[in-house]
Amino acid sequence: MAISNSEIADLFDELADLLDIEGENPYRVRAYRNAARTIRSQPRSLAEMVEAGEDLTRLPGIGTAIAQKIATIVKSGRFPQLEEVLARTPPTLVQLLRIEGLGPKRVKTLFRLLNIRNLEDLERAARQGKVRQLPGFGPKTEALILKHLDQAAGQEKRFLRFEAEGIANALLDHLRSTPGVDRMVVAGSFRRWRETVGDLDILVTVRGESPVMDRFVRYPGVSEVLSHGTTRSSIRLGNGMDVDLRVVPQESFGAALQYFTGSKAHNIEIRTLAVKQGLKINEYGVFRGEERVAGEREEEVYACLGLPFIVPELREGRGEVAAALDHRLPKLVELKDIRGDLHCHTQETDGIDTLETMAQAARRLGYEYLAITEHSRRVTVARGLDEKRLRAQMERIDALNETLSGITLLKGIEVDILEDGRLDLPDHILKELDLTVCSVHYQFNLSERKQTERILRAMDNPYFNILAHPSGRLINKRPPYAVDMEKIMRGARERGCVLEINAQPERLDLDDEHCLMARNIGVKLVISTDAHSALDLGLMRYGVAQARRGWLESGHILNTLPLGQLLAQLKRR
Ligand code: DGT
Ligand code: CA
Ligand code: CA
Ligand code: ZN
Repeated sequence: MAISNSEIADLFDELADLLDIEGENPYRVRAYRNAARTIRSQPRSLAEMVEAGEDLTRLPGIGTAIAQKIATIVKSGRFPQLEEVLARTPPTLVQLLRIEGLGPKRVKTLFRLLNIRNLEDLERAARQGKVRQLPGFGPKTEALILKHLDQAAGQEKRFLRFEAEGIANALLDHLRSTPGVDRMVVAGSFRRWRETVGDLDILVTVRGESPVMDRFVRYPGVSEVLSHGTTRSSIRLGNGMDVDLRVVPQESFGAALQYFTGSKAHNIEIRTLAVKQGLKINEYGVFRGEERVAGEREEEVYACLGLPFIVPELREGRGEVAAALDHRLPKLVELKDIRGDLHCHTQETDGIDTLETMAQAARRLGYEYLAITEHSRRVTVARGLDEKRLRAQMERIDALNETLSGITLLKGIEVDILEDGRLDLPDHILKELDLTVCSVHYQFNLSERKQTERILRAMDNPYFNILAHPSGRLINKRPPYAVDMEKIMRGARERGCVLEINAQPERLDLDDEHCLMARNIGVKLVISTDAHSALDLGLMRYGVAQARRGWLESGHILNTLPLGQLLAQLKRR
C-alpha cells in the first residue's frame, strides 16, 4: 500500500527541523516546511499522483527539486537527504527533538545557550532549574524534560535475561561454598523468564548460623553496598545490576518463593482470592487466623487456595488465576518437545561452524532434523548466497545426509523479503528447497501500511514458509518496525505460512504478547535459534520460555512434529 501524504509530510518536517537547528539557510528550511504543509493538506494521494506521472510542481510550494524528492520517497520508501542529515546529527539532538512539546527552536536554544551536548548535561541543567530560565521555557517544559529523561533512563536500566543469567551464575557460584548455605534460587522476573530483568532477587535458606550475608556484600563484583542486614542485603554490581539477597526460614521457603517471584499483578490476584477464602498469604506462609497452613513448598501455597500449580512463566496477571480456578491452564510446550531447529547459519555465510559441526551438535541435542538456512544474496555483509552457491550447498547437504545417521539436514534458505515484497531468489530454486525462512533485513522505516503490505505480498509467493523474527526488534537496541501484526498473522494463517519465535536472547521475536495473539488467531509457529554457531543451538530454551510466557502448547509449534508431519504441514495448499 502506498505511503500516505501525512507520512511524506512528516519526513519533510523532520528534515526542516534538523536543518533549522544546524543553522541552514532559513529560506530553504521554510521551503521544506511549506512543502510539508501543502502535502499534508492535499485531498489526493501524492503517491497516486506520482504513479500516474502527474506534475507535482503545479501544487503550491512544490518546485522541481521537492517534486523529485517526493517521487523518490514514493518509489523507494527512502529519503536520502534526511538520512544524510540524520547521519551527521548528534543522536542526543534527535532524541531531544522527539520529546513532545520541545520543537526545533527550543532544542536549538538548549544547544546554544546552555551548551548541552548530551542527555546528562540536559538532566543536570534541568535539575538545577536552569532550563526554566531560558527564553521560551518555563517550569512546565522543564518538568516535561525531566519526565522524559526518567522514562528513557528507566528503559535503559533493564538487562537482557541472558546477560542476567551469566551475572547470577557467577554470584551464585561465589555464594555456594559458604558454610551453612542450603537452598539458593533466583526469584523475580528472572524466574518468570521475562526477556529483560530490572534486578535480581535471590532467596537462600541456611542451616544454623551462616556468614552468607557477609560473603554476599564482599563479592568482588560489588561497586556499592546499598544495605546490609541479617535477613536482607542489597548490592549494586560494577555493571550496574542491583541484587537483593534474602535469607528465609526453611518453613517459609515456598511462601517466600511465591511472593518474590511475582509478578505484582499475579500476587495481588492470589492474595485477593485468599482473602475470599478466609486465608492470609504473605512471604512467611499461608495463615488461617494464627495457624500456619502452608509455607515450606510453593505448590502448597497454590494448593491451599484450591489451585493447581501455576508455573512462573504464566504469572503475569493475564488471566492465569481464573484459568487455574477453572482447571483450564494450558499444557505448555517444553524444551523436550522440540524435535529440531529450523533456522541456522554456517561458515558459508556469517556462521562460524561448518555444516558437519552444526549437524553433529544438533544430533547431540537429540534432534531429528536441522534446517540449514543461509542468508540470500541481498545481505552482502553476510556474503549471502546467490543461486549458484545455494545449489552447491544443496548438493553438499544431500551428500552429507547420505553419511549422517540419526538426523536429517533440511535444505533451506533465509531469503530476504525485498522492498516490493518479492523474494531475493527466483522461484525455480526456492521450489527445490525443503523450506524457506523469509526475513526483512532492510527498509525498516516504511510506514505501517507499507511494511504490512510488503510482508503480505511476500507471503503470496507459494514458496514462502516461515516469517523469521517478525517484528525486527533488537531488545534495548532497535525498536520493532511498524507493522500490523494482527494482519500479518491472519494473512499467514490464510495462506498456510507460519511465524517464527526467534530464540536469540536479544531478539525473542515474537514477544510474549504476540505469542498470545498467535494462539488466539490460530496461526502456527516454529521456535528457531537462528544459530550462528553450534553453541547457539542451545539457545532453544529461550525461545521455548518465550512461547510458554505466551501460553503456547506443543500443538501450536510445528517443530515439535516428527519430520514427515512437519514437512506435510509446511506444504502450502
Ligand atoms: P524487575 O526486577 O523489574 O525485572 O521485576 P520483578 O518482578 O523482579 O520485580 P521486583 O524485583 O521489584 O520484585 C520481585 C517480586 O517481589 C515482585 O515480582 C513481587 C514481589 N514484591 C516485591 N516488592 C513488593 C511490594 O512492595 N509489593 C508487592 N505486592 N510485591 C512485591
Ligand atoms: Ca527483580
Ligand atoms: Ca528486587
Ligand atoms: Zn538468520
